Amino acid sequence: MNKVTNHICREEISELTPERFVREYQKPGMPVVIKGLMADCEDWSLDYLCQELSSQEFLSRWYGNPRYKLDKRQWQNIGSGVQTKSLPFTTYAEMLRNHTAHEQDIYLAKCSLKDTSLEEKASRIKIGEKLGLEKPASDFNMWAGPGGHVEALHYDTLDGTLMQLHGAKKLVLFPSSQTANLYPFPVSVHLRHGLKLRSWFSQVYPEKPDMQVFPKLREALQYKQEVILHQGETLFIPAGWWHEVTALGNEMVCSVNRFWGVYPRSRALFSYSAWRTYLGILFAMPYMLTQGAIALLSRDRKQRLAQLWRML
Ligand SMILES: O=C(O)CCC(=O)C(=O)O
Repeated sequence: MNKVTNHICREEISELTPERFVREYQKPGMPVVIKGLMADCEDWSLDYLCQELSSQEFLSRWYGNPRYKLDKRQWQNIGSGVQTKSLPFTTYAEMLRNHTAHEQDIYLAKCSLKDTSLEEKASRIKIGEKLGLEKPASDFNMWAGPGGHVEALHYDTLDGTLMQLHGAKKLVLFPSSQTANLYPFPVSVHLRHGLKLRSWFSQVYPEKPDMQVFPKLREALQYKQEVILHQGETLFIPAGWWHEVTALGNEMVCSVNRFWGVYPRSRALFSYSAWRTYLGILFAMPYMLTQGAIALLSRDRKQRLAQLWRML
């Protein structure tokens, strides 16, 4: 395994060339916080988002607060598998202002900015060019919601950049070598739950560790890294790195991420985490196809198919 420092480095973009970023962070798959990338960028406050997005519709995830009081082994869904509702941005903004979004833990997760005025604003930051990231693997996605919201501990199979555009987030990270010690939901979970529950999420609360139930977590905690991502900072999250993301404060917090093809390819090819995800997706197929067939035969076919589609 590559060197894992016990803290995440911070680099000023004025001192970081694309060549050095690729050599020191992308190739070995090491996270880093980059400062100064968004020096000329607007503050993506709630008023600014309302002005730019007005009544454009976004899919909100209704996580519900009781989830975090439960033992995660009782979870029936997570990620895009939770209840979702398409809302005009202004309606969601009102839910943030009157705290309904806080009370019911309603979050705009991974909302594509394609065909919005903010797509052009995000691309103006030229993050790919400045860091030498050559292969975008997604649109720019907005992650916005109430302070206090937690995106549960999970990993992705692509490299990611998370740009903090309003407020701050706390990230708890673990390297991919700790996968077994973080008790991911077993891959077989997909046979029963399709993609509603996901094997790339962990069953542990890293900040409320239950050593009796999850004794190997003790080992993982030795590799735990924590970082506060302040407004204007960007975090590079290499594929396979576990991360739990908490929106800080009480106001709206907004970030934009983008996924990138993993370079070098060998880092993806020889990744245990990536292969267990692909196997999980394969295991989810019978459930998803059965649900698709049931949806086709039902009266509210369109709605049910759309719901399944959103889970992918
Ligand atoms: O910002 C968040 O809430 C989650 C972001 C995330 O999971 C990611 O960028 O991979």
